[in-house]
Amino acid sequence: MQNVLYMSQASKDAFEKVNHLLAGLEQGPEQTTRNKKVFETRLERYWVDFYESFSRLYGQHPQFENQIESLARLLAEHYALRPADLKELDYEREITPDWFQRESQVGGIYYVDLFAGNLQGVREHLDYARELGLTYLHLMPLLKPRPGQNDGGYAVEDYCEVNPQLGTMQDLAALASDMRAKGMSLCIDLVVNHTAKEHEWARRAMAGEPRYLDYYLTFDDHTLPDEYEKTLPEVFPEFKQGNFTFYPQMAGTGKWVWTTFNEYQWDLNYTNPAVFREMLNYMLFLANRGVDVLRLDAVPFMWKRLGTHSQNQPEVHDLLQAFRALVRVVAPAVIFKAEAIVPPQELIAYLGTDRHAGKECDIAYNNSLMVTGWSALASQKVNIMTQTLKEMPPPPSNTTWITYVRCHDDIGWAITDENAGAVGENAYLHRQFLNQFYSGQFLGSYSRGEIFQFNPQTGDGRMNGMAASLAGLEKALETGDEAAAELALARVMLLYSIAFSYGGIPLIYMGDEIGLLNDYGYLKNPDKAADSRWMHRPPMDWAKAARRHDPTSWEGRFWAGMRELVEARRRLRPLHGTGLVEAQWTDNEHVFAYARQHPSGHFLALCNFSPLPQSVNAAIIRGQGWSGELHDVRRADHPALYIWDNRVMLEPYRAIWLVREL
Ligand code: OTU
Repeated sequence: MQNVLYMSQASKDAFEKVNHLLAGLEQGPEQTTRNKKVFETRLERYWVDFYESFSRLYGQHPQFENQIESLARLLAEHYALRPADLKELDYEREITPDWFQRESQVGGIYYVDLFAGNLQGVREHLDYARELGLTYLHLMPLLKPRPGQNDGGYAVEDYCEVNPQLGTMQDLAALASDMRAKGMSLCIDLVVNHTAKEHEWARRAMAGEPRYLDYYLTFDDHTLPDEYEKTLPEVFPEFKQGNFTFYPQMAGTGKWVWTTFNEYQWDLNYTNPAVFREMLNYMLFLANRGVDVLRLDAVPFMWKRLGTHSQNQPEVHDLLQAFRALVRVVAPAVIFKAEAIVPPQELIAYLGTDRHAGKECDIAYNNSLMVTGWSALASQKVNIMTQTLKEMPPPPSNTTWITYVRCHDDIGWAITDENAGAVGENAYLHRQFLNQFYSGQFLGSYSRGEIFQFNPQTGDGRMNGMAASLAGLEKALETGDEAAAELALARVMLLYSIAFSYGGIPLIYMGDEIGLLNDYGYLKNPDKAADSRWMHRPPMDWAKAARRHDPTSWEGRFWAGMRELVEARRRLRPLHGTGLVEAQWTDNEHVFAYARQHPSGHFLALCNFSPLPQSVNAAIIRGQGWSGELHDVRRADHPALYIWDNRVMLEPYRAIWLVREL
């Protein structure tokens, strides 16, 4: 054992046992001497990470030792089956572990059916994604969902099959391979917190099989659920009340099942190590189909604890560490994306902090950046944004953010009392304002969003809508107001400029590259009508996309704006994920600033959140060691900044980027 500095005796003993077991296994295909050596080295390297967490979670479980053996077998099986080209990719990424942190990375989000009909269609449209400059595609849930309502695919019936309407596992593998050849990585959703109630485990639990009853969180009566409810929030209060559902037929006598989201999404019981193994099996299965990024859905909810809100429990972080360690043994090319829409202090833990440092997820959504960007846009004031982001801990150096403007979900106004209070604002009232503003009710609002999941008990609601509609394009085009449409474009580009340069993989949400508007067609579909998130999940409009090269069309203007950002980002090494970002106060309440420090150079952005020209004291730039002429690197010809009376002038909604190479 040379690759590990410290191991407890128990951990060593377990490792020896597993090695002994593996030595006795039949050799599978691909098990050349080199492959064997690689596997052994990785197992040794990741053993401590795994064992530490796994024993904390399950050390007291009667199946603990058996489960470890069974996990070891699982690893060996999947490793033997891992295709040779993916093994090559593993080696490559072990040497270039920063591959996903690079400034060249730009992501896109698409629904397979809405974008191109099916997986084959996506293969045919990869050139569009390449033309836009994407190096990473998040294809929305595509594993076999339950029939009928399925929460946009987040209720999975079979994790080893693709939704038959979209294609087959072979199609998925073929797409992944095409993408690899074009230098693009593939991200898909893995719903780890719950399965559809039609999943085989759930059916068997429903039928009363004890083994599968133990896969879910079930209760004979409402005593415990009532206790839990005292401290649980409701995620979808418009869809159903409470976090538990009663099934009178279940297991003969009737049972309550933990259902955080919809009634048909059953939360898994991770106190049972068999559930851990099953989910690992799915991870490795998908990894071997060529998936690069697993978006782990709803991770905060994976572990429940009485008397708490049952999110972000310490055990969740052990689960993620144990999963990651084992996935690294078989498929180190694969990274984890945490879908944790939680407050900043809680969020950072998903990227690995304290004892989990370097051992958890590789990327996570920077929800605070997204939310405060929309907040600043509506109020034309950057105080809450600057305050919130200044307070945010930096991502660990081997990780990075996902930076985005819109995604398939609603915008939850996650602005804390502390951050609002620190700048003299009231968080509750500000959230009310944002809902009024973006739903178009606020006097003078340009926005066309809709309030989602309004909770009369808390008075809080969230927001739906496409970026262009929220930013005013829908209303402007309807009223034929060219000037208003110009402003809408500028607003969307302002927010995207931040996503492209704050630090992280920027994601372009489907259709934002051509300014697609809200789509109200979902109202005619009974499986979708109740969920207004569908208003911002429009089918790709290929007729509009065909106008992307026409600079006089709105599609062309959005496309050109997005392309400009992609190209500018690619050239700027300080945007590599290992840089450190800091939000900065300026002397103008409308101007947001942030600086990035990286060994290759310094980067500074100044963003005007107002529809009027603004200025900031040039000291903010000079104070950081800049001298001589200053240039906006986003402008093709790099003209000198316009500085008058020692103030840098910014046009309405303009974001200036400055770079100083070291
Ligand atoms: C996720 O979102 C998905 O993104 C949603 O589309 C799903 O409906 C949901 O899970 C259930 O699978 O509450 O409002 O902190 O915020 O998991 C969306 C994480 C959600 C949660 C998140 C969830």
